[in-house]
Amino acid sequence: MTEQQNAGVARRGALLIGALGGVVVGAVTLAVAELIDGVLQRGGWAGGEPSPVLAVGGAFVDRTPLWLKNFAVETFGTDDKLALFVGMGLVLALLCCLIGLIALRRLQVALLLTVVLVGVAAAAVATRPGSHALDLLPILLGGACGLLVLRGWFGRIGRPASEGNAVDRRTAVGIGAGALVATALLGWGGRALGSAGRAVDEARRKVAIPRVRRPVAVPAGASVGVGGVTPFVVPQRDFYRIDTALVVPQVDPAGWRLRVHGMVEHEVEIDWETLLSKPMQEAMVTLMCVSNEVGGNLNGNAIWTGWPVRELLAQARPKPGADMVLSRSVDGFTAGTPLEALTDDRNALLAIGMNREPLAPKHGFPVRLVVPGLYGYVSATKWVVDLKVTTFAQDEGYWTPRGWSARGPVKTSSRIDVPSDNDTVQRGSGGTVAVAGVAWAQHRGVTGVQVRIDDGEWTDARLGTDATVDAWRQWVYAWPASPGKHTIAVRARDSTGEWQTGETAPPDPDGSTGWHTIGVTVT
Ligand SMILES: Nc1nc2c(c(=O)[nH]1)N[C@H]1C(S)=C(S)[C@@H](COP(=O)(O)O)O[C@H]1N2
Ligand SMILES: [Mo]
Repeated sequence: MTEQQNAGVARRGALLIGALGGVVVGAVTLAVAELIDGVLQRGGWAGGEPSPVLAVGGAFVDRTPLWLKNFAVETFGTDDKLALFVGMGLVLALLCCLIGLIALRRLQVALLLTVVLVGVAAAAVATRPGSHALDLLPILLGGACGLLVLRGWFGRIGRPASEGNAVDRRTAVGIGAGALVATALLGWGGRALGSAGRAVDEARRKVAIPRVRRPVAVPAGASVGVGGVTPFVVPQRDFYRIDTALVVPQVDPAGWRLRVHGMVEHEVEIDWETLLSKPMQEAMVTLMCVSNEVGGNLNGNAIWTGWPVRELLAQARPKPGADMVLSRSVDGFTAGTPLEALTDDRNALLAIGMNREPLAPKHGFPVRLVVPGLYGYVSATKWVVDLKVTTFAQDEGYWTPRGWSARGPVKTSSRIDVPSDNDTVQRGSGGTVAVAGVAWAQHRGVTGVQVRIDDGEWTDARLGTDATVDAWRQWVYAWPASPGKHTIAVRARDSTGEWQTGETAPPDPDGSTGWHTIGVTVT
């Protein structure tokens, strides 16, 4: 070989290493992103579409001009999605090679280009329907790993041998190939993790929540119109989530069955289609967690659509002596609910809809129980698949042997949402400060809220319009505030006429008590 030929071979080798490095960078970025996406999907923490591949693909599809869409469908038929991904893969591979080649000479430029590409993918993720901040985690962490690899590769491996501190070519190709195999496995693992969630998501999208004959309405004035107060009806996405499930159970409605057995004349089993064929009702119910501390926000109000449990129980015909229904979820959680609360005239529902959408997977898709007036741990079983009619003497729910009371009626309570504790607030027009929040006494109804400043008298707050005894009420107090430090306390009264107790108690065993009290500085 002449010296020129030798140089040519060396150059081609360097280019190969450069391109390979670029591809490894891309692979690492995507694999890390897919893995984290899989974890988010399984955990039910994903809002929109955190997978950068699917997000970019989706964003592309949404923006495809009709002629191109038609062309794609005509050319590739039902394989049009496959074609899209193959196309995306090719474009991405080319971009990666290009970045690698650039990195051989100008590492800074290559790093910058990578940041731009990650930014584009992040923008696609952020603009997918339903996306929230957490969805950006996969692409951002993936991108960070990609940048590290880019610097590492071209800081050492990609250097011409003459510069020293370089890894020889054979080793470089070996490392590259190994990295590609490892990232392929990693990415595949992430996909597999998330795919169970996606199949159920697909089924969930097809569910139409039926209209009901008597829809519930949010009465005018239910909201007191103060910014910062918890919304009267809380969107599913913002709704608190409490359960024992490490990964959100993925229940396909097609395979869902609910069995009623135990102390019944007739065992009954219904499937999803049967449930959907039943006359559905709506109910506005504020769900409440027993673990809520005074001033905590483990509660939320929603409009639930479902079939009254009492209708199903009527088919099964409970035997005399039964006083409890032990509901069980697909993952083994159980709640023991007084039979009476499920059969009396309160609308305890086998709920399929939350705010007129299918339940989110984390809120129990496809079916959960919602029982007005009881804490969630003794009533609100998500992913419910089994109802055993039994007795409190014979059976106990999940939390009872763990130190929580067998029965859990909701205690009357209230919370200050604005101002926040330790806030410094300015007086508005008229020299007042709006103090506002929510109060609840599910199934009895809130009939009054009072506020106390420092050691003063209890003063009536203005209540938002009452929607139902099963829902919370907003309240507001226009406080004629004087400058300085103050404490504000709140208490609620229910329809029995009793004021909420000021005696403090921790959440266990049957719900916290005490007045929510905050400190503020008025300027
Ligand atoms: N399957 C199942 N359902 C469950 C639980 C659970 O751990 N597993 N927790 C209950 C508790 S303690 C509460 S407070 C409510 C919370 O419902 P949410 O997550 O939809 O707000 O669900 C109830 N249903
Ligand atoms: Mo709870």
